[in-house]
Amino acid sequence: MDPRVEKFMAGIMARNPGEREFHQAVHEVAESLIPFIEENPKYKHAKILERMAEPERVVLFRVPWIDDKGEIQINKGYRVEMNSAIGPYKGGIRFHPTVNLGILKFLAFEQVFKNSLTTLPMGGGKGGSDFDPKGKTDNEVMKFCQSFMTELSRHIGPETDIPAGDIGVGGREIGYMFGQYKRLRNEFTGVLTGKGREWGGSLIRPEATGYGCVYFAQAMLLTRGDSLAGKTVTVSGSGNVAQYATEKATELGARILTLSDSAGYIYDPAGIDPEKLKWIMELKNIKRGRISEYAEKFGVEYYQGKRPWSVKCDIALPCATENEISKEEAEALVNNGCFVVSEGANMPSTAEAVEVFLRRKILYGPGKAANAGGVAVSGLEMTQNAMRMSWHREEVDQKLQQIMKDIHETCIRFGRNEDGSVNYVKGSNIGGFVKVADAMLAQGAV
Ligand code: NDP
Ligand code: 2IT
Repeated sequence: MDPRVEKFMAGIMARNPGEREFHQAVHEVAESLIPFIEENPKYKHAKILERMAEPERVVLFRVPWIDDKGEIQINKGYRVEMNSAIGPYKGGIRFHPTVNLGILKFLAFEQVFKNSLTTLPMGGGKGGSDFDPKGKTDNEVMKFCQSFMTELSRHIGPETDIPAGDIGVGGREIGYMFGQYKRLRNEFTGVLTGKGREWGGSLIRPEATGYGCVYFAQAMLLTRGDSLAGKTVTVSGSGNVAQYATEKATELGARILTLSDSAGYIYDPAGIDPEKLKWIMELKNIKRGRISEYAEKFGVEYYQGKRPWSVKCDIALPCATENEISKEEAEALVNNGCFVVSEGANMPSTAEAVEVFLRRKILYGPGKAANAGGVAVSGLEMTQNAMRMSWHREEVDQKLQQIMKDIHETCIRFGRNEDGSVNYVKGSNIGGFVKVADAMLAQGAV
């Protein structure tokens, strides 16, 4: 390891003990940025990276709620307001039993770079709770969301901090939280994104992360004069991002072989066509069932407790969660001929897996670039709310496609290797950093 990175990381680990995912996210960025900062000493003297690794504010609170049996339940609530140099804090809310401060700090840190890459004026934040929506009734989810928002509402606002969805937070949860915010403040504002389209939501926001991840894969393929047509694709997850990545990749001529959830994956060699996908959307979004039911319904194999990375494919789209591709799985993917990885999830590849992708020079698009389409359309939702109007589907999709192309260009500008290949990790880290760093320089030691 570069001794300068080692020294920087020793400081990060001492200040943030036990926050493994946060260390991982900062380390990956530091490896790209520390050499860049050495060449640009203005950032070094102002300790920009050191400041970026310290949240501007963290709010931690109790979320009491009453379940259907009348029993009091207690969860933890968090909002990490990481950086507001280029705009109000912006980023999703995650409801999942694994949520802790370290995970939210990693997500908020990544969000700062991602939001900067979109070119829209958004700072970075992330929030959530260890609440598990699985197995809860709609009424219990509503009770929880109302209690969560009762405290969160003191800290957010359309000019301050604008949350959205993430794992476990979709249209239903955004609706309950928006309703409670509106009731408490007596204000109808664009305080959350991912709203229903009848009440201020943007068309294409539900699709945006998955579509954007596929558009990014398309842009990477184009650098080799290639396209998605005829390619085989493995996808992990079966939630919001996985569903729309499947939809767009299929539309562009690829064959989707797998989907998964936390219990296992299904392998459908014939491909998950639009009709099967429609069935999955109903299963996951309305009935809230398990992906194993797909195997029963369509007579394909289900691999319990396994992840889909041993399946031979051209393209992998990890769309479930962090650290879902190990070093061994990365090697298996590449050895089986996979030459494109576009990350719909945040930090789905372990540090060792990233190392494999970079060493083997495949087209590897890290999450902060490849999944930025979601927050980009959130930014477009904020613009539409501020203008009190809404754009057509085609208009939003055009803007999304352009933003993904621009992010890809930025990655090339900052990440081109001497041999002509592109290191998208370096490109997205430096490309996301510069705008935030220059804003921080201009604003002084705040
Ligand atoms: P959803 O809640 O809609 O779906 C999550 C999916 O991932 C489910 O299939 C879930 O399975 C699976 N999953 C979640 N946690 C785990 C785990 N620990 N192990 C294995 N599988 C797991 O979330 P999204 O689709 O919104 O989010 C997926 C990823 O995309 C996350 O990394 C998120 O941060 C990222 N992302 C999301 C954006 C958005 O706009 N929604 C924007 C950018 C990134 P199960 O049902 O069994 O839990
Ligand atoms: O990780 C992410 O970028 C998101 N969950 C979406 C954030 C947003 O504000 O739309």
